[in-house]
Amino acid sequence: MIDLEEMLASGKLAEAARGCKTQKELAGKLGLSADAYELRIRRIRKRGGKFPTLLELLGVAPATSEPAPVPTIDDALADRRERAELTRLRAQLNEAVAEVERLRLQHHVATEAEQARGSVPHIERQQRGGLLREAAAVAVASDWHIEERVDAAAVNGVNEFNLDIARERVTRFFSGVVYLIRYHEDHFAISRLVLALIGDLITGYLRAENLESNEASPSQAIAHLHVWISEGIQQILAETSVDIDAVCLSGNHGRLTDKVRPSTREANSIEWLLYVGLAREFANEPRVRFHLPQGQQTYFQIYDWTIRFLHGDGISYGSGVGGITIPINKAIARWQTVRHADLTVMGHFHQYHDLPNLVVNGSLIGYSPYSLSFGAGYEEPRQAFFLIDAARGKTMPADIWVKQL
Ligand SMILES: [Mn+2]
Repeated sequence: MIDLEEMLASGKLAEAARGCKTQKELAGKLGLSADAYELRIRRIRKRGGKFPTLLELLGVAPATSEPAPVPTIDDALADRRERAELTRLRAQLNEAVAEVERLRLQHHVATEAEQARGSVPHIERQQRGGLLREAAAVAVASDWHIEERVDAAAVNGVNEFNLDIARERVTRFFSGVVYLIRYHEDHFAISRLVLALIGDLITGYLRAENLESNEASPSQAIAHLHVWISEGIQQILAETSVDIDAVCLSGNHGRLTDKVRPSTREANSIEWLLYVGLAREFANEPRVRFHLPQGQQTYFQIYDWTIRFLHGDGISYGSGVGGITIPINKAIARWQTVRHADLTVMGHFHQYHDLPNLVVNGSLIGYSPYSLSFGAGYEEPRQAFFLIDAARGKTMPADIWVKQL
């Protein structure tokens, strides 16, 4: 009588199973019928014993394994703690990566700003104490439009302008700068002048009508200006003791293109040519430095104050209530997010304004059909002058009246 359990324990059953494809075949090898084999296995299993199937005997399927241990509450708690820890670490890692990204960006911006700051012209304070307080003078030259003709009849007789009158007014401008520097020298030690040449010194051929009405071509106008400004700078050097920093910017009228092209504004401005010529002329004069235009705005540090110079044509004037200061202040708020300045100095609008953080220049051409076109009130032709007090900032705003009474 075959003892299946004994055969299983001794390994003989597994040996017999080798090569068998069915349980019946195995039963046959053992000299049993399929039913007899099945009956014996059931008996063994009924007693609680284990007995492998044919596949298990052949090793294809694993012998019935121990059931997976049921996780204890401690296991579950540990598991949960582990997962929480993972989640926390992942969040920390994400935070750290974001932080690195932010710092890299900050570093990049700071480096760029620092590089830009390196190129900003700077007037340093030279003396402390003493009877006179140190100050730098700023004279703003813009919107001269020297070759444009204004017929008195076109502006109800309040103004008249032509090349001869332009010459007179430019002379009065430079004499006015000398006068105001000397005037303030009783109370301030003034050794520096910032001469802000901020555009629209010529009218050019911006509008078709300029072809007929201008008294000189743009090239001729530039040639006149070169002589006039050069003589004016010589006069300041001769009649005062200041060193001059000329901050140069192009206006919208000096352009050679149909429309302003922001990225090539200077390259396409004939005023740029004027500034380059003047810079060359004074290259060997140690008292004069020219700061040629780099873009639409030039930042200049005077003592502790940063001044933003620009022509101003980028600002759209909606002829709204409140005049030009509302759109200008909106624009200043935008520029402040890019780079801070304590004072903004611009021209373009032919209307003199002096505010704590803003100086808008008047014009040399005076009241013209252009002023009429955007509803400007009448104002005498004038240019802006002020001091930067080394201890207190902008002070002593003054008009340089350029029209012969
Ligand atoms: Mn302009």
